[in-house]
Amino acid sequence: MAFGDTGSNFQAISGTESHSLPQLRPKDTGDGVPTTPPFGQIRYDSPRDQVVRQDEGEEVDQGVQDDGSPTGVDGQAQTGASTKSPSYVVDPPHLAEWRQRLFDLEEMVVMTNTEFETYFPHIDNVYSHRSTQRYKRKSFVSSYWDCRLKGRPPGTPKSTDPNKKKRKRQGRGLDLCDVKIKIVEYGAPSATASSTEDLPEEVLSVFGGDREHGGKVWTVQRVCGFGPVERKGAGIAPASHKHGLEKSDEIKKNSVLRWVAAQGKEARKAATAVRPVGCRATGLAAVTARKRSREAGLKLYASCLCPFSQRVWIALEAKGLAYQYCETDPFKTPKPTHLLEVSPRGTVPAIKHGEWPCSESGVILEYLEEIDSKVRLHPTNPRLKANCRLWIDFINSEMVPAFYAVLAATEEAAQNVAIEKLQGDVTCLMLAADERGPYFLGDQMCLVDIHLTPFVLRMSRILQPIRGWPPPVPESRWQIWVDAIESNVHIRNTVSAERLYVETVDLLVKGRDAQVGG
Ligand SMILES: N[C@@H](CCC(=O)N[C@@H](CS)C(=O)NCC(=O)O)C(=O)O
Repeated sequence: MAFGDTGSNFQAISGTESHSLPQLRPKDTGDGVPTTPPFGQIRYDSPRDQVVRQDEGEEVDQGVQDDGSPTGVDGQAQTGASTKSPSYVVDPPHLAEWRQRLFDLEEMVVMTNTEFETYFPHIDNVYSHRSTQRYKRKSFVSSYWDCRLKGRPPGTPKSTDPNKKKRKRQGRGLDLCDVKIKIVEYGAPSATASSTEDLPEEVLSVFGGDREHGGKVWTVQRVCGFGPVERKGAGIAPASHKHGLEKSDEIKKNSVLRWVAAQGKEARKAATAVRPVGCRATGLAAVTARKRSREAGLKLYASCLCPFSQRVWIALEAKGLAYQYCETDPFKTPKPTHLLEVSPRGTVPAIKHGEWPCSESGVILEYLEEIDSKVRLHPTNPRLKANCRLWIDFINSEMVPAFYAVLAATEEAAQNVAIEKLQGDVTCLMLAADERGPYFLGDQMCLVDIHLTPFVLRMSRILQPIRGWPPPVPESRWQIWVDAIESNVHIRNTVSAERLYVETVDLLVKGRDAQVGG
């Protein structure tokens, strides 16, 4: 099935009117700066030990790296605000431009706190921290940094600390690059600072009314020398880099890339961990499975790992029908006889209603809709219903294979292609959805939502950590939809604890081979 960019092969879901296009991109102020971070901010806590010394009214950071430059215990570059956990935005817009700007520093760059926290961790590999100065009666903190390609100052001793992580040191010549920078963090006025202290005009204009509310502004500039007194007026222009940004990137990864790599490693470790035999639901799904374990006329044969099983499970919960949940392992050899009796291909989900067996998630969902009209999951309007079926077909024929393609892609280039395809499909679906949502048809969950939900749940739990699938853009229509799914009580009742999904990813891949057209 071919889809145009606007998804216009399909009528709008109301069947009568078209919908305006939902935003999948972050808002842009027009000056290249996002007003909201683009992909959900990732926060993590890192211990930032600081050794502080009183020095003539100033406090100076004293952590020293084995190449002579100071660092926190985790190797993170330190700024004046180094005791605070940073927010990492993995893929902010205009990243390349911002990185180049903070590399070249042709002129002083004034940044809001959000901008600094967003972009500096993407460029901190270029610089290595040298010292920080805090002033008792001023509300700003200055830190001084060398270009990492400066080389090591003569006589820098190797660390003798036996607990210090030994890293491969690459010999570099001295004084390769003379760039030194100064970063100033202007905070809200402190109790001791005068509110009109000598702030540069550019800084005051960025603060605007914010300063009173605790906002921060940062300036980043190249300087000639270090220390409280710069060699102002010495007639020496601050040096520019003697190498390109690529060279710096070759030498060291920035904090965000290192963090992403560490996350991927963790997730891969979890994915290859030995899987407990006979998987059982965990978390809320386990509670529901226990609650529904009593004998009933309607039986659901399902696997807690299987996205197709989860579709039927969600529908049964949403409809409030009496049913018996029977955890069934479809990968067992030989396949359980009771499974083959209800599902000729031996796949889950399958149901038995009285003595009548049925398999295939899509078919079962339609059947449940026919036998229960109390909680409707299909609209009654025949055209709207047909439209929903078209989108269900789109999910099964385009999105589900695209999901598995991302899962199967181990090489970065293949991952990018597969992610782009799936993102395109998401956009297509969102363009067809009710404009306000939160669900596909509006405020009620329907079968279109149910068909995709298990895969949406696995995007954040599996694809995001192991394949770099991006989280939704905050406030986008997609984010609204994902939030509704994650907080729906009937859906939540079928969801196991997060680690179960990534730990059993090999079974999910195996399951792909069995699913034909969803
Ligand atoms: N088209 C089927 C797909 C079901 C499916 O692929 N189930 C997998 C588990 S996720 C399975 O039972 N696989 C058994 C096997 O590979 O033998 C549906 O929608 O129900």
